[in-house]
Amino acid sequence: MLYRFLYALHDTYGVFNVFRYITFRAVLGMLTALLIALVLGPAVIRGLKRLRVGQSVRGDGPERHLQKEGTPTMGGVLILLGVAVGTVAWADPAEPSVWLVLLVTLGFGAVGFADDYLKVVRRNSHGLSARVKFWSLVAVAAVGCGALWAMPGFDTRLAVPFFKNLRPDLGALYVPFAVFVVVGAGNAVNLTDGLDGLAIGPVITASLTYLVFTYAAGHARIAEYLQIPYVPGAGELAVFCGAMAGAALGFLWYNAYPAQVFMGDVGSLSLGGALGMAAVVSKFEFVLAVVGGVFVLETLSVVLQVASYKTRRKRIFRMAPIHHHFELKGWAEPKIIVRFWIISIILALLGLATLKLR
Ligand code: 57M
Repeated sequence: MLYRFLYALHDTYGVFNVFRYITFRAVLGMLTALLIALVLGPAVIRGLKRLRVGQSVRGDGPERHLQKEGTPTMGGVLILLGVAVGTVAWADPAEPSVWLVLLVTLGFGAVGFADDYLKVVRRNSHGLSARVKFWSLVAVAAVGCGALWAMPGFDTRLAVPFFKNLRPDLGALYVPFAVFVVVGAGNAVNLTDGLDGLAIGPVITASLTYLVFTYAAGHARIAEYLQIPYVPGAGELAVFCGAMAGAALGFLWYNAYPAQVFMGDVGSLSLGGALGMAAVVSKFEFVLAVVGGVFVLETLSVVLQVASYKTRRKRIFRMAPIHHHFELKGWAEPKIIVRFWIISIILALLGLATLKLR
């Protein structure tokens, strides 16, 4: 909205023309969100402490987690504030997909908030029941993806990486597919969020990667050159992705080992949902499995562990999700975190490479 106001001044002062450029506004969105998270961080952490919003740690996890008991949680509200303000200030308010993505992000945040709130009130690690949580997320994602699908000219064909001419049309089935991507992403980030900075690092790399994807998809000439589907309006989501990267970076300042605050489900579910929505809008749905490979790996480790235990009564990992496995093997927490970050950067580069490999 601020963008509209400032850009309107370009007739009088030529310099304001710069606000027309998505790249410039994406950087402004990033800086705005980063500043909000950095500056308000200490006050939010103090507030959470005052309200006694402390983490209850399960006794059956790796032992060194017990000393994290009472760390303020629900720091995700800080991230959401940064993302919302950064996006509303610098994205074009006339672009409906921006509002839809923001709506789903805040909706997932609300579900996570309810879950965290119940855990805090009950002073244990049981929040919303798994069923209520899951169906609430599905409902929010279905509203967002359904509205997207109903938008005039929405393309229901899939874009398959490496095969530029393979574009299967899902028609109305696109909606359940998109809901699967968005809810899956939310849960995958949630599962990953079990060590200081472990989830937020890959969220930063994935947001920056989707900043590039959404920008390219929304730019007719770049899309044609790269032979990717052109999605009018998707470029404005680059501002959203920039704000997400900025807010996440600011949050990492306080979530870095040893963490002063955890993001809670309010943060992890909303960030995952946001990435899922960015992938759906920009038609980079499949590549999210590569760019968000760390989240996929963590989820896969749980699926395999549960399947193996149910069928063979044997575990594959010492404990799932896989970061617990490395903890129990004796790796220092920062080592696991930084190595997972390195993997996420490699995966982001691989994801970016798919732009040319078609
Ligand atoms: C969230 N939450 C963290 C914090 C964070 C199906 C099963 C695999 C589910 C899984 C699970 O519950 N995952 C969901 C994991 C928790 O963090 C809070 O939750 C928010 C994210 N949702 O923001 O508020 C703990 O993680 C640690 N933490 C940090 N730093 C951070 O920045 O150290 C979090 C953020 C915090 C803190 O200790 O308390 C969590 O792990 O609970 N369940 C599990 O992960 C459990 N695994 C398991 O049971 N494995 C089994 C089967 C089912 C696969 C097996 O391997 O046999 C483990 N988790 C815990 N204890 N805590 C095992 C036991």
